[in-house]
Amino acid sequence: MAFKVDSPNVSYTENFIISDYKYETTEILQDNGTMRAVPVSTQFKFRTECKKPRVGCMLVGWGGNNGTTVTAAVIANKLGLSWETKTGMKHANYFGSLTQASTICLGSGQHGDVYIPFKDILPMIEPEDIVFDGWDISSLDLAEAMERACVLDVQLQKQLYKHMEKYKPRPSIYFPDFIAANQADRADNVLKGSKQEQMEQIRKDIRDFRNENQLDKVIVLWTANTERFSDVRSGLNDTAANLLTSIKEGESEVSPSTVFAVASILEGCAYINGSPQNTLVPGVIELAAKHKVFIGGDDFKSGQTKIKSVLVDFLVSAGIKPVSIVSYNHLGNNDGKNLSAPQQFRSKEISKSNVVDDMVQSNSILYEENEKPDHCVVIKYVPFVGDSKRAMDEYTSEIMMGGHNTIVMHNTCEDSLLASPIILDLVILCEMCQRINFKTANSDDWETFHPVLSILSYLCKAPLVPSGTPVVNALFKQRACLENIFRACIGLPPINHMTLEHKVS
Ligand code: NAI
Ligand code: DG6
Repeated sequence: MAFKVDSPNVSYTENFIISDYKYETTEILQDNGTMRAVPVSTQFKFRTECKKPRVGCMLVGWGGNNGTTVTAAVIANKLGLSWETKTGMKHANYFGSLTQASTICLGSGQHGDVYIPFKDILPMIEPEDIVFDGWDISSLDLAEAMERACVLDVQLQKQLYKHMEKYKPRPSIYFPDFIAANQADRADNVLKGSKQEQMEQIRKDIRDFRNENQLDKVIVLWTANTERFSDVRSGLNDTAANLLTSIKEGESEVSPSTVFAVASILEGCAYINGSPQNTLVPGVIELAAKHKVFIGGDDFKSGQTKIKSVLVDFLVSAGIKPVSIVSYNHLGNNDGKNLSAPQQFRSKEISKSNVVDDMVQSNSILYEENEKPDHCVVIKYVPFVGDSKRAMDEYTSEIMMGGHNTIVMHNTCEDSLLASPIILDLVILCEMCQRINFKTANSDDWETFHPVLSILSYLCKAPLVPSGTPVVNALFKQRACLENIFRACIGLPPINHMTLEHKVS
């Protein structure tokens, strides 16, 4: 059921929802060992464009497990497909997608809380309206690539085959040094020429795709192999100008993913990094700011890490002290094969390791300054299990009076079926944010969010945030951030769970 906000602070015009919003925070002033907590209120005016644009999404790594699975899932939903398995009939859905399969509490009615689909809080685009395209260093069409991925049930694959075989990934940038050597045998669809020429080709691909499909906007998302980290050096990629010069001069340390990010930004397209490598070097961030283009990342937060960012938050906020976290997983898909190489594993290890820092730092009763739990991450490649990743975690905590509490968890899941809904959410939320503008008392012009779109943190293992701003990993804080910013756009206060109306006599 559609809703309208009934408030003097909110107006609906033909094209916009406009809300006057009082943003309430608490500023802490510390002086000579004393603290003062000062309530601060800032007036915002939000303006949200209602017309849903025609959006294209270009996936780098389109022929991979995630790329084929997300494309297939959208087609299956569009066609309303069903298929029989040994456990009964299954129907296409978007389970695991925050926007498509979760709800938001809008407020309280006569019969209690009223929940609406998350996607209805603002006028978001639908997954089925997204036009997909992309690149891959492997030339298989999407039907063959879907078969190779071994993710979807065979009966479903058979129904999808004729729809998927129409899609063929565009040739991509392949610098073998950045991904594992074991990927070389699938690299038969690669661009030639200098770094600059390859970047120009990617820019042309984006323009062609946009024009051929009459798109209002394109969002580019990296779901290709995890690369090794690149060096960040003065003169190489530390500023936008140096990065552009480095590409022109064919500097070997500029990675394919960074070239993609630069090409997207120069085409005015948002760029999202679904893998852990440091694509979004300072030069990319500066370029995005200069061109007023959103960038987001890093690394989809799908399974083991999502649970970690809930469980550790729960433990620490319950006054229990995690002292050791050991996270092991094995998987047998091509991602696992690529991660079996040390440098690519290292990128993933970094992104998986810093995910509890904010929770640990929030509790100085449990942890001294700079104290952290032991945190070990292991990934093993076991081809037999394919896309079905098995993750085992052991959390040991100190409880009262020197006691210990050990929680052990086993988690089996199809990795790409967890990542695909996240890809959709990233595109849908990023696009939604492109239609939100705001003004404060100090600004005459409508502004946009910071080009580093940290609102996407909920979906990322290692959230990229604007320089000098705090990284939040705790999952429910990340969700509350999204939900409450969207509520502000329609002039509604944050959900505060006080329910005072039920607590007074
Ligand atoms: P995949 O290996 O099946 O797919 C990656 C695709 O990228 C392959 O088809 C490969 O040929 C292609 N590729 C490699 N370098 C390329 C380049 N320079 N340009 C274009 N294509 C290129 O891997 P999968 O499972 O789809 O995962 C993709 C990425 O997402 C990986 O980096 C993975 O670490 C990351 N990720 C996956 C999660 C999951 O749950 N599945 C969660 C978090 C991150
Ligand atoms: C092995 O860890 C492979 C990885 O690509 C992960 O599957 C992916 O990063 C998801 O990790 P997590 O920690 O969110 O389950």
